[in-house]
Amino acid sequence: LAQRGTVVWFTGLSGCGKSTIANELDRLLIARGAASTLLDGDNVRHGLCAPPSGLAPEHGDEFAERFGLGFSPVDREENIRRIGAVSALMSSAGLITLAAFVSPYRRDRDRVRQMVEAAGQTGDFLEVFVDTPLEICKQRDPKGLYKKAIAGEIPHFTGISDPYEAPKSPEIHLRWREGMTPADAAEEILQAMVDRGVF
Ligand code: GGZ
Repeated sequence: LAQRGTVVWFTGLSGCGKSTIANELDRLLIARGAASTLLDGDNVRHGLCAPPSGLAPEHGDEFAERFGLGFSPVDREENIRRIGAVSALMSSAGLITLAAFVSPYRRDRDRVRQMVEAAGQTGDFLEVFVDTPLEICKQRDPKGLYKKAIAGEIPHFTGISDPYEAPKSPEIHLRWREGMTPADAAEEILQAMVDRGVF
């Protein structure tokens, strides 16, 4: 392979642009012939971390209650642990794995870093902080979730009723600026990956 297995871990508030930038980067990588794969809330929370009750109706609600994940601190911890374990497996198989999750707790992200580095080598985990101010995320509000969270309809909503612990020394810090596009951000990450010899 012309690449080193690597996890590119995007973290940031809901609406900060993580998924959009990760999708853009995925396209750039594939266009350059790299083997890359993308995990985000849209595929993981409806699969790996979804309530499995529909698949095992004989277990009734117990299955959903025990194994489906929500947004409480322990549920998020388990969500990130599962995604981290999958990312570590994929990167040790040589894939560039792009993971885009709010992942608001520093401890959970640091555990993923340890898992990935234990499966591969130091430097195989690149944390990307998509640092878009809360005010901008609130204005974008693409799914109307901030509006609901502010109205008290969504408990534990990151940035409103739950904390976001910003990375202290991310490998890549994407500071929001006026007019910045997802394509610009993806190019910046790609350049950092080339500089680090990922491919
Ligand atoms: C934060 C929430 C919540 C709460 C639902 N807090 O903008 P989105 O919609 O598409 O991204 C958010 C997504 C967060 O899921 P993650 O798996 O990334 O979260 S974590 O890493 O913390 O486990 C948002 C939506 O789900 N969402 N409720 N309470 N975001």
